[in-house]
Amino acid sequence: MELYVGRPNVPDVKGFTDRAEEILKNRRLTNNGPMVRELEARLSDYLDVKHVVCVCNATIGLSVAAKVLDLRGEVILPSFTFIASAHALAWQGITPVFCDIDPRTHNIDPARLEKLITPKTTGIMGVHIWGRACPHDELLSIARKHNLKLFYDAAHAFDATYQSRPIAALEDLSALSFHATKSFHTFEGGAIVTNDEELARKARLMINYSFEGADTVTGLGLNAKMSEIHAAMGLCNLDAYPTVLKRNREVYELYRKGLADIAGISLIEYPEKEKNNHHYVVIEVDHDGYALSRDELYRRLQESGIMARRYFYPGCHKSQPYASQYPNTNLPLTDRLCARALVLPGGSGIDRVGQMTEILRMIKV
Ligand code: T4K
Repeated sequence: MELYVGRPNVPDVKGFTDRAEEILKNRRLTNNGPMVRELEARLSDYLDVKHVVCVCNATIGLSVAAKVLDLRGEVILPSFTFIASAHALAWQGITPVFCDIDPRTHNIDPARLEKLITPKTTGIMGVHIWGRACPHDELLSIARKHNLKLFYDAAHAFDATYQSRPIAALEDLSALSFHATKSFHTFEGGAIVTNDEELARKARLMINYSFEGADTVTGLGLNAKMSEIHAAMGLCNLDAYPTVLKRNREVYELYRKGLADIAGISLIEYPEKEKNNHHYVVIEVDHDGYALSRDELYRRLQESGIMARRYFYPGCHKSQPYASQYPNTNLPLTDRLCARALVLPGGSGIDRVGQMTEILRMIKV
C-alpha cells in the first residue's frame, strides 16, 4: 500500500477523451483557443471574479503578476510557503524579504510585516497557506498606508473565501495553481485573477509576448499561455469539482474524529463560516505531548507506505539561494512550525475507509 499527498483527481475519462478528439479534429491546439476561453469564462463565473487569465503554471503566473504590478526592489512574503513563491520574485531580480507567521493561522503576520518595510519595498505577497485566507483587511491597510502593491499567491485557495468574499477577487490580484496535485487542476496550469480591468489587460498581453495584433509588440512579455489540452482537463475537472469537495470534506471529518483524542497531535482547522476546499490535511506534532517527534512520525508513516509530506520544511529562508544570501534571517515561529507540521494523504489520496483506519493506527503509537 502506498498512499500519497497530492494524488491527482481524475475526472470522467470519456468526457476528457471526447474533448481531446475535438481539439485534434479542429487543429486548434493552443494560443487562446476555444477551450481556454470557455474555461476562463466558466471559472470567472464559478470563482465570482471578473477576470481570469489562464497561464501555464502558478510560478510563472506569480512572476507575471509581479511584473504587471511593476514590482522591483524588495517584496515582503512569508517564508513558510512553497519555494515557488520566493523564486517567482527572485527570478526577475526582486529581493524576497521573509516575514514570520501567525502560528495560529500559519499565514503572514501583519504586525511583523510592517517592521520589515524599507524605502526599497514595493509590494507584499500574501500566501493563503492551505487555502486559509490571509488577514486581507490588515494587509491592505498596511499596503495602502505605505503605497505598496498587494498581491496573493493563492495556489492553495481555489474557491476559498475571505469574510465571505471570493479570494480570487481580493485586491490587487492573485495567482492560482492548477497543478496536478491541487484540488482543481489542469495537469499543469494556473490563472491570474482580478477584478481590476487594467491589470487583467496587462497580464493578458504579457503572457503572449505583449503582442497587440499580429505584428505589433508593445512591451516586454513572455510565453505563459495555457494550451487547449490543459484547458480540456480543467473543464472536465470543473464538472467533477462538487464531488471532489464532498470527498475532501468527508476525509477531513474522518481525520478530525480519529485524531481528536491523541495528545500532542492537532489538526488544522478551517473556519466554518468560510468556503474552503479541505484539500490539505495538516497536523502539528508537539513532541512534549506526543511519543514521537514530527520526524520520527514522518519516518514511521513513510516506512509503511503512507507518504506524508513535511511541507514546507525547512522554509524558504533555509533553502538556497536564500540561506546563503540572507544568513541572518531570524524567523522563530516559522522554524517552529517547519519542525512540527506534517501533511497527511487527503481527498482522493484515500480510496477506502480501511486505509484511513491504517493511517490512524500508525499515528496512535
Ligand atoms: N505557491 C504555493 C504556495 C504552492 O504550493 C505552489 C505549488 C506554487 C506556488 C507553484 O504552483 P505551480 O507552479 O506548481 O502551479 C508539489 C507540486 O508540484 C506543487 O505544485 C505544489 N505547490 C507543491 C506543494 O507540491 P512537490 O515537489 O512536492 O511534488 P511531488 O512530485 O513530490 O508530488 C507530490 C506528491 O503527489 C507525490 O508524493 C506523488 C503525488 N503525485 C504527484 C504528481 C505530480 C501523484 O501521485 N501524481 C502526479 O502526477 O511539489
